[in-house]
Amino acid sequence: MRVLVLGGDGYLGWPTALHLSECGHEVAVADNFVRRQYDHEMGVESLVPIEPLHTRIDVWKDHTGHHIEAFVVDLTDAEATADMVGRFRPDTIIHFAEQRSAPYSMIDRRHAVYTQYNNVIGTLNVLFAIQETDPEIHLVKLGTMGEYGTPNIDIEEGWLDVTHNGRSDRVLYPKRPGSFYHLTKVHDSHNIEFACRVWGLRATDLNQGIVYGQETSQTALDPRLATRFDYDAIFGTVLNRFVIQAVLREPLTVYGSGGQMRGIIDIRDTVECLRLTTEKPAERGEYRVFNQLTEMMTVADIAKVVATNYPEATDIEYLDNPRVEAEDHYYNVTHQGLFDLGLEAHLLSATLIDSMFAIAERNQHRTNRAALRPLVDWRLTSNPIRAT
Ligand code: NAD
Ligand code: USQ
Repeated sequence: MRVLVLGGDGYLGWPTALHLSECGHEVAVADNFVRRQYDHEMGVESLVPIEPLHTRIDVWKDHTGHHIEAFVVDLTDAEATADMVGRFRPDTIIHFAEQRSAPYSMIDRRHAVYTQYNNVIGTLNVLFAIQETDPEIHLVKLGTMGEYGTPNIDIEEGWLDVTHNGRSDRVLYPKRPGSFYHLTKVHDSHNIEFACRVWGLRATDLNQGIVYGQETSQTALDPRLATRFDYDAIFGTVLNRFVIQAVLREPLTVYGSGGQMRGIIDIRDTVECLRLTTEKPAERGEYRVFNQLTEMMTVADIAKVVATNYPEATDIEYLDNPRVEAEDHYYNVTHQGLFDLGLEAHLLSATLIDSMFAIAERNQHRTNRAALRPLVDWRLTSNPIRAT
């Protein structure tokens, strides 16, 4: 298949492109490199050095003989987006290309507006490009488990059967997201479902949990193929952050009581989920939703797993929660769809955590310790962002 990976220079987009390329697909990646600019804005960089996109592509070709085409495109540019889709003529578009940090979106008005514009308009432009180029193209869109929030009922895969006053219907699952970023994913979901209903597009919305890990079999082939590893309080995700905190002998920063339950997934399973959904597309007119996670854990339990596995003494610090979120709540998520497609999960293991410790130890000299502390308070409309 011809697969266009939007956000192909990012943490998940790059390893997904390599996985699909190795599996025999003709892959192109597109990115506007804005993720690299956020690092400059924040005064931090990926824990693991990352090469420019064109170097990565050349190294992949040298190792495997597989060519990956590159487009430098900003998805908020409708003409450039449509032109790219028209030129590459993909069977599948995998859309990772959004501003993906909740704290970044909560810094202040400017960052909230930027995040909503970038994500919602970018996705709209992709929908129009598909409809105008070829409505057969399957859109695989990265959503997030955070769209649902933490409702006091079971979380279904995107849809809910409701009976109200004696009548029944199947409705989009009600959403209660926890940041301006997570809200963009809800807006996207509605726009995508509408395009499937009205234009007959085919789409799969992947409500993914928090990803951990940094290596796949393809990125491990050569250090120049590495994907990024974010550890700072704005872009670092919880398990990845706890690993580097342990290595630096810094306390693991649990926000609040740590009772927040979240879905998590190994990066190796993320790339496989993308292959499975690409190769088994939604039907024309179908808006298909999968909850993309393999396990559920509380933040406090994640901290305990990391602390227990690290051979040196590790402290856990319970900070006043800078976010507004439930810390003691019901959480039960249906996540069968991807297993039905054939996913075989890598569950969180000591071996995986040890390999992450090794990566963090090799690169610990690159860290900015001040950037580990949370800086963005959900209750404020203007937060100072520089860690140093
Ligand atoms: P990332 O920031 O590393 O990658 C996103 C890429 O998209 C970056 O390279 C960025 O430059 C690019 N991009 C952003 N806006 C763009 C635009 N307007 N035009 C072109 N390119 C643009 O993020 P990631 O961690 O790889 O996440 C990828 C997707 O998966 C995101 O949509 C995110 O919301 C979703 N997701 C991530 C996680 C996680 O734990 N990392 C969990 C659930 C869902
Ligand atoms: N947390 C801590 N300590 C930390 C960092 C985070 O206790 O040092 C807590 C947060 O308060 C939150 C949980 O850990 O309760 C998860 O935080 P996170 O920063 O790891 O994840 P989140 O902000 O939800 O965002 C990440 C990705 C985002 C994706 C989302 C999936 O950045 O792109 O959409 O995970 S999900 O969480 O399922 O919505």
